[in-house]
Amino acid sequence: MFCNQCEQTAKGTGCTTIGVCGKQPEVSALQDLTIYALRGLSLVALAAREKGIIDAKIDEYTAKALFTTLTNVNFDPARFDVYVREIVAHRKALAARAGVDFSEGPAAFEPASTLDGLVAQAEIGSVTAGAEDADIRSLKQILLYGMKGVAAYVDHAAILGQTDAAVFGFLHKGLAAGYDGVARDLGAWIELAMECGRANLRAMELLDAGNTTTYGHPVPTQVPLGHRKGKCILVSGHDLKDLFELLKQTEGKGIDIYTHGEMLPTHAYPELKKFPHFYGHFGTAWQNQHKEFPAFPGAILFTTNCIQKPQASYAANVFTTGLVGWPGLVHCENHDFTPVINKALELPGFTDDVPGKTVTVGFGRNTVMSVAPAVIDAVKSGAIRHFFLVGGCDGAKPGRNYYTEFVEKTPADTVVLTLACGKFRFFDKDLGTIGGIPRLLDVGQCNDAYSAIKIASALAEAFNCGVNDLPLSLVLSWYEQKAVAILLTLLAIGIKDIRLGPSLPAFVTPNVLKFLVDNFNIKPISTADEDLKAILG
Ligand code: FSO
Ligand code: SF4
Repeated sequence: MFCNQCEQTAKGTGCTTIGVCGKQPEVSALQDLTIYALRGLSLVALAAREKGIIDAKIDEYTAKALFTTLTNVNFDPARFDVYVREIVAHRKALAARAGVDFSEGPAAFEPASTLDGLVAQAEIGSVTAGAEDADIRSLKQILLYGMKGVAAYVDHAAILGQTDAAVFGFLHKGLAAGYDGVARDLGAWIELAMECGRANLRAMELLDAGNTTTYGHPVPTQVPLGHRKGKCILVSGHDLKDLFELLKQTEGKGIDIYTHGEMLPTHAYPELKKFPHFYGHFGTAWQNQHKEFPAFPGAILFTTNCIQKPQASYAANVFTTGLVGWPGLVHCENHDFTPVINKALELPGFTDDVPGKTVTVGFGRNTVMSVAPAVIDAVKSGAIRHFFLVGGCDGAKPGRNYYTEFVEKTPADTVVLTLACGKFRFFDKDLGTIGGIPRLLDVGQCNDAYSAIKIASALAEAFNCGVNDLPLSLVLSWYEQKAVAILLTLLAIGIKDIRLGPSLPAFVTPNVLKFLVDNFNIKPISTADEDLKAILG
């Protein structure tokens, strides 16, 4: 196996025997083959588009199959066996409908009849397959990983009825690239990566529309970090619809619903917070599940990434749904959470009331813009000197304390916007307020990066300047491929001077890094003190 798609990749270069995430070589191979098969489907989908045929179901399926190869989503070989065969079946059906025929390459790929046979075929789909220029390979990987992030947002948005054929068109174009007969030099691959960033902006806009039209705009909401007596279910991942359906199915059953990790910001949505049994937040970020889940006395549901190998002490309590998979766990289909509910009723639940601290969530674009005049006045009067966006993924590797220290050391006349699971490094710190405006504003999940971009754009408009001219600095942390997509979006819309950590991606070559530094002044994080000094002068 060879996989280097995430930040915790072995030795900072690539996982070659088993994934640091727990991915087995067999699953790694099957994921590579899934991508290869998708490339074939996309070649056919592009040819069909030229004939005016767009199949919305196949488009949505493409995004699902790509999302399922993202880090910490699906570890179940049996599910990939199904994906590879379904992708090929879709390709053949679409090719027949469009009257197109490919005699070689991924669009002519025939899957082996057994799982072992598929694994043996997988080398053709490896990112290391074929001899090519290291910089081109680097850009191809940036594009592929960025597209996985786009696929995640597209899938979440499609579940809520928001789609755009142009974004699917881009996914097909990007997946077909390298096999479509178009000769591309470095510049052309860079342009495709930027196109990926623009497609991702649209995907995130669709998701924002899906979330806010279905569940309302987030409003500032206090969330208890403690617990109360009673049966309980813990929900992890990012999917709002899964949570909504679970809340409906548990109504009146005496079960409280708690969030873990990236589900924390969901407490702020009016249509979700209206359920009285949607109680609080338990634990911190995804990489702490091994430490935190043994202490949860109820059932646990994973709706999307990031799942880790369930430990024996709590594995029987863990359920998956949607695209998440772990071999041996019960998988809930079609939003039927009966097995999760039955498990929660069987388990003891919390036996006492421990309210604990609270944190405030709900500073999405609507809330922040509603106080824009006060924010603008505070900047003009000098009460707010600078904004920081400290966001991105959390992770297990050392070096991430930087983000805690950075936020702790931000001066009292600065405001910190945050999003994604990286916030758990500092989410419960009391940074106080400036003229009634909290100094720490939780914009939401990584899936809400669109909201942060809208806030920055609105500020730039109010001050009649560009986003790069605002007193705003981006200090980002990355782990998986949604972060790659967001980074490409920020670059595509011209954001400069981003600080990125805790380490730079293994799939970026020195030449590609030089291009990013020369054109976008992107830089690695150093120390909290040095970076704060450099930013604030
Ligand atoms: Fe974190 Fe995992 Fe949300 Fe990522 S839970 S690491 S950016 O999947 O998606 O922020
Ligand atoms: Fe390694 Fe990350 Fe790939 Fe898992 S997803 S195999 S940890 S590079």
